[in-house]
Amino acid sequence: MALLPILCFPDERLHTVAKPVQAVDARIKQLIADMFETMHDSHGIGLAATQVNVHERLIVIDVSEGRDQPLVLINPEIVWASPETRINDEGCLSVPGIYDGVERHERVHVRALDGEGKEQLIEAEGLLAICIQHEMDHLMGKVFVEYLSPLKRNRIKTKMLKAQREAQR
Ligand code: K1U
Ligand code: ZN
Repeated sequence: MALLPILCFPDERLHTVAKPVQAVDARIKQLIADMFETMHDSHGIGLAATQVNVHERLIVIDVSEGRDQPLVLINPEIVWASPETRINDEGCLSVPGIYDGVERHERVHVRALDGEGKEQLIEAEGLLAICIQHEMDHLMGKVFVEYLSPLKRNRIKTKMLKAQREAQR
């Protein structure tokens, strides 16, 4: 297994729209294993392939306390979303250290393939529903800071660029 580098905002590659996974083959299974290792190493609860510069519709998630309930979503589609929404604080491994409120559907039903290529229907609420919506945005090239005001987003961009410059020194 391998740790993969995570793209950081405002990297333009985070705005790439992912293409469907064509086959759940050995390459995709290796990518899933590497993404779980990368997500756990970064103490995240989710990771989209976009964030590791692979532009295919693949997400890994584990919102469990014991970090022992892995979920793989390949070619996910939201088939139902509750009319009720709620604003929750979100973070992102591609925007380290930034947390802010984003409005999301409280519950969603998602159809996707699992890590073996088998179709699954996930009925999600709470943190899982939030995480799925956040990760599916990544696959569409959207980062959560795009929900914030232009003023906040620009401040975050400046802060990230400064941190990246300092890390290179
Ligand atoms: O996509 C990512 O960058 C992963 C992201 C997922 C996420 C967290 C919180 C709300 C929505 C989506 C993270 O894992 S950020 C890590 C983090 O700060 C966190 C960890 C556990 C619970 C809540 C946040
Ligand atoms: Zn994110």
